[in-house]
Amino acid sequence: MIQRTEKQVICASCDIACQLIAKVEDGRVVRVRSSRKKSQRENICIKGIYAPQNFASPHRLLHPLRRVGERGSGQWEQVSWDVAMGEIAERLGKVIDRYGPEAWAVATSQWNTSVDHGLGRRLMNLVGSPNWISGVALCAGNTAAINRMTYGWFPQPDYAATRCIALFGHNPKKHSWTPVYNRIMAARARGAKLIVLDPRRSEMAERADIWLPLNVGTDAAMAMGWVRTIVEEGLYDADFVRDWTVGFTDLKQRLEEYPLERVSAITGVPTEQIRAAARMYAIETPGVIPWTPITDQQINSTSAIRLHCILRALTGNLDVQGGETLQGFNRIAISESEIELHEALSQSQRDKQLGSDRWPAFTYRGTAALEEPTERVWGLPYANLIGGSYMAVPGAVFEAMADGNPYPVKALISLGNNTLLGFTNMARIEAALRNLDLLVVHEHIKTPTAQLADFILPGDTWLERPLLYDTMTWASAYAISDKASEPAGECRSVFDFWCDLARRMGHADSFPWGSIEEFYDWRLQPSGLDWASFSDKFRVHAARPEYRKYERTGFATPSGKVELASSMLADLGFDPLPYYREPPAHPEGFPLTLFMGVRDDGFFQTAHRHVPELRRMHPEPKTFLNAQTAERFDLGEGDWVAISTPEGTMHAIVEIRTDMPDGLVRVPHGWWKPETAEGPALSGARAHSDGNVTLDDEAWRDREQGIPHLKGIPCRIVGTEAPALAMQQPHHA
Ligand SMILES: Nc1nc2c(c(=O)[nH]1)N[C@H]1C(S)=C(S)[C@@H](COP(=O)(O)OP(=O)(O)OC[C@H]3O[C@@H](n4cnc5c(=O)[nH]c(N)nc54)[C@H](O)[C@@H]3O)O[C@H]1N2
Ligand SMILES: Nc1nc2c(c(=O)[nH]1)N[C@H]1C(S)=C(S)[C@@H](COP(=O)(O)OP(=O)(O)OC[C@H]3O[C@@H](n4cnc5c(=O)[nH]c(N)nc54)[C@H](O)[C@@H]3O)O[C@H]1N2
Ligand code: SF4
Ligand SMILES: [Mo]
Repeated sequence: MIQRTEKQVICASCDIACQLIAKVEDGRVVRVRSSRKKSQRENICIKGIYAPQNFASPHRLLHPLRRVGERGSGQWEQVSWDVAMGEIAERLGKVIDRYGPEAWAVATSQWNTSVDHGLGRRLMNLVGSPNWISGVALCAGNTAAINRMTYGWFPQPDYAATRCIALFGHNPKKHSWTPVYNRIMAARARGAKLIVLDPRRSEMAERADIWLPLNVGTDAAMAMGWVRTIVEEGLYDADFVRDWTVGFTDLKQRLEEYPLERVSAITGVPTEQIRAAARMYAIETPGVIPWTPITDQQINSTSAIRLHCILRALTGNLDVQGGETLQGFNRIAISESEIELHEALSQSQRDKQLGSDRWPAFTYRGTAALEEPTERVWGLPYANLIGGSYMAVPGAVFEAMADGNPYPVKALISLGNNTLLGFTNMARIEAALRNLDLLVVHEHIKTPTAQLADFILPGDTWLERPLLYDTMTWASAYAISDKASEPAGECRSVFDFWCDLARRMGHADSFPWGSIEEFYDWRLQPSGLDWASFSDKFRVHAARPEYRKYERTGFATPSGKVELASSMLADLGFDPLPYYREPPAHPEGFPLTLFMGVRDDGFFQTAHRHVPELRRMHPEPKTFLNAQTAERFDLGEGDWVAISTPEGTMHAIVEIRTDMPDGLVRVPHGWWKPETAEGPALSGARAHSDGNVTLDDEAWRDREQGIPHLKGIPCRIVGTEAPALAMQQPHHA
């Protein structure tokens, strides 16, 4: 007889954590479905649905592999975990002895931030390395750090009670961050207003009350225009501004530099439309400006993010029902910020954090002034929201690896992060990875990054491990995911990896847990329950909402107020007020402009291209062009094109789209072809990854964070042949 059970799980096939049900037969997950009742919109997308197929793929890594040939030559041998971990610890020890602990870097990912539980940073801090990087430097983590600078926490939009939603580019869909899409649709059905800013007539723009088709990369100027309108027309909350902000007079002065005619000239949107949108947002309160990755990836990111913060504050939308709630820690469990043991890292090692001299905003140096206020308001000195505080600057870490500048970085452990494709300037990242003494990759499949490794370690999946999910320390909630099946082959968790490595490096005392359940027992001590009883009692534990907490505690900033003019930026030597800076002029021969983005429904970031059911939805990478643009370059639907920037070239297929404005080129993120051969082509990454065309020289980076500009890069396109890629059989190691 077949044994059938159901387990309640949290999906980690993207980073939005849908609660799903896994149907298990004889210990194997045969299906996952939404945990919602039929009457409600279902929080599940195509990537979640095909998770069982994904994890049973012949591409899945089942055993540790050690490189035998030249780096990147595709020759591997299977080794035991004990051999792999023993050698990794030894070689890492040698790097640290020879070059210092700062020569060891770790790269991790968006979803992994909630799977790693802060243990990677714990070990790094004990060993003495500040050089931790993550995809969150380009997505939400950096926003969280800038929000903290302005009012001390990263708010959550209260979609359930809001009257107005303003999306700066953000475009959730049925298969892209499904729960956010569903919440926006529910708010619309209740009558909430929707304002969308997008150069493209996106799915959300189609539904909007007001759509502002702004020029790509001009969000900071647009937000400045909103602030100007709101201040000029007296639409702000004067009591809140008087009692709870600093820098209003300075801000007003700065606004003088941005008459709406100037904003209109920069953004390409008529002044009356800018005013209408600003008025709608200010009048239809409570309103929300949900976090958006679009402003995380621009040359003016810090200013754009700060302007969102300023808009929320001026309109009285901070920490109110239907607005943007500042939630703080849920003290029912030991938080990841505590687990990370930042206090263990000495000042002299913090000072070595790569990039913190030039681009300090989210580094130890840039966030040091928040320790005291964070403790005062939230009870703990370190609040690593989304893992986005206390990071090194990724570009600076790759520079150190490639050139030894300002000092060598010789070992990288990359966990669930396709490092080679997940940042900008892939050529430099490749040079960096090739120059390492030790590259360890913990993965599901042999990604282009893994192909360059010394060791590839097979990772378990979200169906194969239990999880105490802490919402990336953003909302004040914990949620539980059951283990639905045993790990495939010899796959192991990130938790096991860190505990094993820590013991081999002499830090057993700080990693005393025999299993993840024991670790959760320890974390849950403040609740008075152990893991088993906690997960029986709660599927989700959320602290009770309390609004306007600042009236009791002040804001967690140096002044205790919302810093419209930032004392922290001023102290770091930057402009304390937001501004708009023009990107460098297009070099000759690059008449078009590209942006990276519009997520493919079937894939999360660089993943999932090995899953046939998903790949059928998008067999090839596609660039979107408007019909006139295509005609000008003599291109038609389905043609292959080479897209070139001053950095390099990538290849994609043309899709002619009426939603695109003339002159703008959409480039998809993260393409490679797992079915094609490793070796020099890196399974198609050289031909197709957007990392080939992204610029990262200083002129194209945000001043305060060092984040590269992905929304508005000069480019040209030419018709070409399909790139020839040799096929590869899936390995069965
Ligand atoms: N050039 C460029 N860079 C970007 C972006 C861009 O548009 N262009 N986008 C940015 C954004 S928005 C984000 S969120 C980040 C995302 O950055 P990441 O979250 O790091 O995403 P990926 O680079 O796709 O790497 C995820 C990898 O984790 C593996 N994986 C998935 N689940 C598990 C698991 O349970 N265990 C293990 N061991 N591995 C697992 C997958 O196979 C995949 O290879 O990238 C950012 N970087
Ligand atoms: N299926 C699927 N879903 C995903 C992901 C995935 O990889 N696949 N990734 C998840 C992650 S980590 C993220 S960060 C989100 C990203 O998802 P979104 O936030 O929706 O981002 P994109 O889809 O890249 O682009 C959204 C819109 O931004 C517009 N845009 C481009 N440049 C600009 C600009 O300069 N200004 C403005 N205002 N708009 C601009 C584009 O035209 C597009 O319509 O998706 C999440 N959901
Ligand atoms: S949106 Fe899809 S991939 Fe993301 S958590 Fe939900 S089901 Fe999983
Ligand atoms: Mo993201």
